[in-house]
Amino acid sequence: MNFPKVCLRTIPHKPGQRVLVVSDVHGHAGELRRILEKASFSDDDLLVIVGDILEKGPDSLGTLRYVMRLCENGNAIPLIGNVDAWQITVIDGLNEENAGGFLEYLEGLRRWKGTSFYDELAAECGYTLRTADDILRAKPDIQAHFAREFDFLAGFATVAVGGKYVFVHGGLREANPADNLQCDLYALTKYDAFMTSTPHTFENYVIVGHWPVNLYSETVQQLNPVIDYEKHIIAIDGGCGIKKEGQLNLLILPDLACDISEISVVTKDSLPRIRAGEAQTPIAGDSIHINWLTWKVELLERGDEFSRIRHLHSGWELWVPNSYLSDDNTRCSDYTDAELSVQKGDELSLICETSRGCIAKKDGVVGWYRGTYEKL
Ligand SMILES: [Mn+2]
Repeated sequence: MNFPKVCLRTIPHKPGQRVLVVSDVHGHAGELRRILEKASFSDDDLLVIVGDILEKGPDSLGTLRYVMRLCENGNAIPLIGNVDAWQITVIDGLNEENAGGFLEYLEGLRRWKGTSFYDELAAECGYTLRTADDILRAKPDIQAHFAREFDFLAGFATVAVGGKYVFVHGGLREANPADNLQCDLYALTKYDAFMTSTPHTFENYVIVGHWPVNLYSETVQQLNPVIDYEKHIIAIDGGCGIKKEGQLNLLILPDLACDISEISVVTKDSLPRIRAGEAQTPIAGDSIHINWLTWKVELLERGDEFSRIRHLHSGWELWVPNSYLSDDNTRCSDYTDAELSVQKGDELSLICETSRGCIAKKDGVVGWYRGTYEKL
């Protein structure tokens, strides 16, 4: 079994060659295909995949095979993500002691997403996994049958440099890309909140995934790429499949020598679309975004559709739809009370319908829309 090692890959700069950048596809092969179509991806382009193609989605194996085909075609460069690397290691390390815990992990994913990478691998080898024993019986067949796929994954680079850009799933620990070769694989692939945590200012822009961008704001819920113009970082993980309002983000660089101002963005989600029947001007004032980092709340009053809560992190008291609360009413996640600025005829992604209006997403920004709408 080959395991991923920390390595740096240089991408040759071809003047005029478009470079498309995506991250955190997490088993969403269909979404990846559709966003590439939307960007008119062709054999002349280069696609950089900034890690975490597996797990937390409906089709990890299909995504892996799709990325393999793109690489055989010669116009894709995949980087390893922490989840990708962990799969190789954990599957190889399955034994009688840990198979029970792994089954619980699979059951969690089945409840959340209906499947898991290991379930998909096992199914193709003819196994249905009900017990820890089933997991262990399937392992040798899985490792033999998918030797090519595992080798392919293990060969992914950790850091890629090309032209004026650097690519890595989590983030760089050292300012100079080459100095990161001394680092642990997970230090580079699982660097949480890299944009706010790193002490460095980078010479070239570092493009990262891993940390859903909506976690960077406590006031606005938005899923578009976030740029730090001082530290020189672009974070692009739109939380596709992880968050109900999530999206896949794709950067388009005219080439690797381009200026940051020349980069354009294509986004894709699978939410239903609506057309606004009236304009809406947001009420002036502060808004809050209760995200996964600050999700602890206290229930003050339970209603049929909405509940009044106190957000422990901010001390704010507000009404939220019951569907945003955990079963035990102690957590609220990805909720915002912000209002969208909407023109009549705008197309929005629909997230949650209530009797007081809907929560929708316009151009990557989430908020309330109180007006009438038609479903498209
Ligand atoms: Mn990750």
